[in-house]
Amino acid sequence: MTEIPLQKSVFQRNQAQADRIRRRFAQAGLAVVNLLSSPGAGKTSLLEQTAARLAGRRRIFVVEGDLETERDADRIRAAGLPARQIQTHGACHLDAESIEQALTDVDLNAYDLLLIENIGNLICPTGFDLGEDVRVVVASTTEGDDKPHKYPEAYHASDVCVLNKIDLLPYVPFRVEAFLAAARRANPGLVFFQTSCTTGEGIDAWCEYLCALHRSPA
Ligand SMILES: Nc1nc2c(ncn2[C@@H]2O[C@H](COP(=O)(O)OP(=O)(O)OP(=O)(O)O)[C@@H](O)[C@H]2O)c(=O)[nH]1
Ligand SMILES: [Mg+2]
Repeated sequence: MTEIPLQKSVFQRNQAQADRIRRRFAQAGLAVVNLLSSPGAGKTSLLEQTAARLAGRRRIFVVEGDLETERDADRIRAAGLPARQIQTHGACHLDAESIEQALTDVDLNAYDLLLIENIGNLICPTGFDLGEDVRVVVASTTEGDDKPHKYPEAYHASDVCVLNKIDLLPYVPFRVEAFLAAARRANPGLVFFQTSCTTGEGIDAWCEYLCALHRSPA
């Protein structure tokens, strides 16, 4: 019983910080996307593909979240985008405060799009607003098509669902229609993309969606 007020205050504190950085993002006219998935679904690969496609079309900054290592930020920088790595050293999600700190010395006016890769898990990140405009859940065909049934909040709390690794469909027992139906059941308003980061299939449609995102300066 005593845990309830404590948990509520953690969420309330995060919400106040998220509202504050959302105003900063709005003043800079920056559109913000928060990517969630289980470990290894392909978030960084999707960002690498996005970097290759949108170079010169949008000014993009990336924030990477992991428990340990700078590996994902290094991959993004190698793909040509500026990136900041947050290492949480055990915490299972990013919060608005960590995003604000990571961006302290970044000139937000110099960018159109901020892409945030959250920690790889489908549970903890769902409760934490990072000041984003759009939340994206990335699923992959190697995870099984039942995941929206088992982790409905990740789908319910997202605006977009990217089904990645579709190149592996001939080799894995994954029913796309069953997956889509389960995801729609969790959230009928989801926008879907199907992608392969190895063949490039579907990446253009995803990038066009990102290009169309914009936040008018407040
Ligand atoms: N076949 C196939 N492999 C993929 C695809 N996308 C990513 N991978 C592979 O999946 C593995 C994990 O990809 P990452 O991009 O590191 O996944 P992630 O979600 O960023 O992982 P974490 O940050 O650790 O949660 C890598 O070996 C990728 O090469 C895809 O579309 N098809
Ligand atoms: Mg990654």
